[in-house]
Amino acid sequence: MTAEQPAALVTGATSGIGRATALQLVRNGWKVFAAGRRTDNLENLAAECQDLPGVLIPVAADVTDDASVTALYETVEAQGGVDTVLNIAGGAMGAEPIAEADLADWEWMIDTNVLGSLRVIKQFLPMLRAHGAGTILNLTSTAGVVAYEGGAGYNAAKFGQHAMTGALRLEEAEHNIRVIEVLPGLVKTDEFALNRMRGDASKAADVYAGVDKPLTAEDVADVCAYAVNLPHHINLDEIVMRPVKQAAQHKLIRDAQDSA
Ligand code: 8X3
Repeated sequence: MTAEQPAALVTGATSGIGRATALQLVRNGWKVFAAGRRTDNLENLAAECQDLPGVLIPVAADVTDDASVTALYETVEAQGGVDTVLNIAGGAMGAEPIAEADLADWEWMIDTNVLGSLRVIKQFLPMLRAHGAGTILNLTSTAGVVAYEGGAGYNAAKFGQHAMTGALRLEEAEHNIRVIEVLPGLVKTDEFALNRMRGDASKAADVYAGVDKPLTAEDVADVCAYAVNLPHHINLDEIVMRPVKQAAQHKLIRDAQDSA
């Protein structure tokens, strides 16, 4: 591993925060392995990175599939390895109260957010330990520290990922691996709410209705990139970031004429 060009794996890089974070790191001169399921999106992202200081290598991968994560590891290792892993893949499915919870939604959320991160972390920990100054960034959510009505399944998944991140920080400090957690609140992306509302564009739009300036994927990407670009001895353990209009999970001000 050369110390000259930092190298990262970014999961969930096909859209939203993962895509924006991969792009930002390439702008910062990083070598980025951009992993996700939709190869067309990854190829488009690679094309967008052509003239930037860093380099982006698209890798088709599904964090819910053991064999796919192993194949991802082999691809990354064969092309020089990484010192930083950003677990951005994740998402929400459904907004029903517990009384009407769909177990398949919960399974999907736990598999994607918690076990997806776990698969990647387990696979890459030996590489990061061997590097000697590794970094893991887990993108969780404010939903990982505050429960809310209609959020239980997502809360359960993000609370789980939050807990895992805390334990990982304690366990890996001896190996000089810093573990960063970024916990965003309301972020308006093309897909997050649309997926959660099962493709219902009107319900997805309602999530952000009247909110002046929800966070954007780029806002979160800037913070993720800032955290991993800091000198390695500085660990921003937990970064909670929200739009000003969301003072807390229960206090979302919707006073704008048009939804942002
Ligand atoms: C998304 C934040 O407020 O929708 O991770 O739970 S929220």
